[in-house]
Amino acid sequence: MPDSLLERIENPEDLSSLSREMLKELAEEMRQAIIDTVSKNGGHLGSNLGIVDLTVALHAVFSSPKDKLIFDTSHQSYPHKLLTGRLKRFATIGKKNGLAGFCDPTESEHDHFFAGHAGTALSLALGAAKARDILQSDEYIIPILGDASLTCGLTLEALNNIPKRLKNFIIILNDNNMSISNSVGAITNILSRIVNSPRSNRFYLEIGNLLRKIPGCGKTLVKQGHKVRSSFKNLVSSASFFEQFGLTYIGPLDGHNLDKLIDTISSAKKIERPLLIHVLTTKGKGMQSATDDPITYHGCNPFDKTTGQFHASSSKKTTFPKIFGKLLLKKAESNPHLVAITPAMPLGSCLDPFMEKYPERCLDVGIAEGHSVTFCGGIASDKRVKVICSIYGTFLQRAFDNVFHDVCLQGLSVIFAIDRAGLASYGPTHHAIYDIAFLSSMPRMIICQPRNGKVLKELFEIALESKDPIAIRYPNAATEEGEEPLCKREIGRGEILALGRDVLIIALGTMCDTALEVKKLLENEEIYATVLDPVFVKPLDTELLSQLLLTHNCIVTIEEHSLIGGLGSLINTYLIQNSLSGLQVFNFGIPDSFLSHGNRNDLLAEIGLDPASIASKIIAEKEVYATR
Ligand SMILES: Cc1ncc(C[n+]2csc(CCOP(=O)(O)OP(=O)(O)O)c2C)c(N)n1
Repeated sequence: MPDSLLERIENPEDLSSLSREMLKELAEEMRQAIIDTVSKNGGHLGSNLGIVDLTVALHAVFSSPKDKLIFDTSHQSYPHKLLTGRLKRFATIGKKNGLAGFCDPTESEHDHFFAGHAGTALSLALGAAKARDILQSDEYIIPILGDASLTCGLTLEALNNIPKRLKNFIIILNDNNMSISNSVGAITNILSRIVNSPRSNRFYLEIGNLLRKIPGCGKTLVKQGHKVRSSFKNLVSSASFFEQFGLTYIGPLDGHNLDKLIDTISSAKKIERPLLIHVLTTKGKGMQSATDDPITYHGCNPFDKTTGQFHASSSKKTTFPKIFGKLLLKKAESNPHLVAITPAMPLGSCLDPFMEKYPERCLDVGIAEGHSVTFCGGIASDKRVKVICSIYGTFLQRAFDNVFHDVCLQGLSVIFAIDRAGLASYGPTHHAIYDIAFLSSMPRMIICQPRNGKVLKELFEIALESKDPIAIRYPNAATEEGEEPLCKREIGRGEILALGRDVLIIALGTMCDTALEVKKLLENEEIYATVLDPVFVKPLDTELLSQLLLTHNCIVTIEEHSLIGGLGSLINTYLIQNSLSGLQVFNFGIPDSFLSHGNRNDLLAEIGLDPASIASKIIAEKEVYATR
């Protein structure tokens, strides 16, 4: 007999064998399992602790996987994983070859979609419901949205498209009043506004009447409704807001009262209209430090689970985002016309000091990447103001057309500070490895990448002067601040880091360090490499490149970006266009497949993007280029 209740749950059906009291005990065990694992592996903590009771209730009421629970973003799917047969592998979450930190349909039939980017659940759920109705099936579709996903344009577009007669469609709004940082904007205000108008009472009664009509369950709901009358009144603005979209609003429910959650959701199942159940949860519930500081414990590094204290960082070096954040603040202090915009990532991108000091000039627009870029375009239309769009590379993908239509085409000099460029431990949803491919296709766009903190500062100086849009991409990696004074850089100028003669290695950003290591390994075989940091991917330093091509007949490109459309492919195009045939070319980068999650160095080794693998390939082909 298993020791714990959690061990008894091999699939959600097993919940039916537990009493209500046992379900509550189970929820506590789940919290402990989450704290235990995240304290060792790192990962998303606060949202997962907050959604435990709600997840237990949903799995107790619905029949997954037939009924489809569709998590938005899915960083809060750990409790769902615990109840859907993944307990034994739970300790591996986030690790290479272990469970993913997000929903992953290859991992379980209970995960219906990959997710990692916010704002997709409602559209996906509406699509799944459409397919269901075409097939005349009757399962429930249950999109689970965080309050911050209502700041996504995509969610609002889906909300605008909910068919009035849609059945077996229940939106769960898990409202903890937080994004990663504080939730922002008018919708957040709607969710939390206190309204004391006669309309609010009328609305409450309407809901009461509606529930009373439900056979066998209406009375319970109405009784509960009375108890929450006052808080309901306070939240009625949100109720009427959702009503306008054709949804029947139920709530707000205490997201930690399991009995009420189960009773209400079970009853709500019988309402034959699209519903929204508004559930109030506390981020970090069950761990004091996580409730006290939900921002820090949203996604976190390993910590001591008894004290909540984080382990000291092994690296004393600063990071690219930290250097950028500091620099931005410094520039903002001397330039009152400098503005920065972030779509919901002020902390990760280290904008918090700027935001604190100049809240009017450093703005979080919510999870609204497209808007953030177009908004920057609008700001940059007045040339007296300099605007920085600080955005994670993976999320910039959501704003492709905004960059094209609202910035490049308009000839506006927005600076894109592309954070988290390269591989991400979270996996395929978060690898930022396509931005060179799509940005380089846009006329006017300048793209560069610093190999260290000093070059980052130098590039930022250039960016401030640029009349064209410019993207500076950098990873969340440790780096050196670098000694001042700064070098004056020129747009489109590369830099030779080491001179050799046989092989020309062109490496981007932190891959320059890899290239220098490759160079050493090649020397053991008496192969002498030149290392070129192009600094700019667009425009390329074709002058320097053509000079070096006179003396090297083996070209190697190394980048932490998709091989398709990356630096290597731009160099290859240059070689072909200039009829430079007869060269041996090696392109090292990210292959055309979805790379999973795990530690960056492990991922790099897996795809042969580590110094030893690169050097061995170049050495193996030595005979070919040596005889050319
Ligand atoms: C498109 C996109 N932008 C930004 C993020 C980063 N991000 C991950 S979780 C999160 C906050 C989500 O808030 P909410 O949906 O309310 O859930 P909570 O974490 O509060 O439970 C953000 C901004 C993302 N995953 N996707």
